[in-house]
Amino acid sequence: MSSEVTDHTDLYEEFSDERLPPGQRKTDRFPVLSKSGTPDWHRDDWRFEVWGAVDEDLTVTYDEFRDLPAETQRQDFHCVTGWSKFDCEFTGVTFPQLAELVGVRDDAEWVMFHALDGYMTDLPLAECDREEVLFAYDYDGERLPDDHGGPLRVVTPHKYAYKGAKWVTGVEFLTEPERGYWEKRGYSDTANPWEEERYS
Ligand SMILES: Nc1nc2c(c(=O)[nH]1)N[C@H]1C(S)=C(S)[C@@H](COP(=O)(O)O)O[C@H]1N2
Ligand SMILES: [Mo]
Repeated sequence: MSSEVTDHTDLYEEFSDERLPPGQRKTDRFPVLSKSGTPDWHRDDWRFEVWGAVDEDLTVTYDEFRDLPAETQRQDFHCVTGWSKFDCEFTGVTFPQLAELVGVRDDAEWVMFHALDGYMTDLPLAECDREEVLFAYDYDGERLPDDHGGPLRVVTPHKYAYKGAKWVTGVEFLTEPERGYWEKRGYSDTANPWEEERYS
């Protein structure tokens, strides 16, 4: 594996002068936040699927996913409950890379992420189609721990972390907006940490 790291910790400059978003405090720990515990998964029957408004559906095994072109990025992590963790190193496949693999149709406008625990979260396609939106399988050079979403999770450093589905197994391209788990329960659809878009 290459030891090169792409630094995305200056991402905040797009939104603010401050790296730490308002109302957040910095932590060095990496707390675990899950709606309902850590689901089981088995390497042999785990599959990752892409479907919906795409040219070609995709189904890949864990090993096939790890063979896709990957990169390591340094990025910050902001939880809507008020903590931020700086300088996380995640390795995985970027959203644009995955989108290119399946060929996104012109009528695709929205994306729904599906996960093993039944969690879902949504974003407009334009907010996903960014280099720093990563399908991550390694964290700080090790396999992503199960509690943090292993074998595969999404990270969204430009959004509060509930936009990044842990245990992600499916990406659905939609022609119209739909709401995810927390978005249906009052969390913000847009979730920009520097605008403190916590609730809708
Ligand atoms: N599948 C799934 N993904 C999820 C969640 C969840 O409950 N299930 N919680 C979200 C929330 S609210 C946050 S803050 C982050 C927490 O990630 P962490 O446990 O690695 O800190 O995961 C997000 N992704
Ligand atoms: Mo969260």
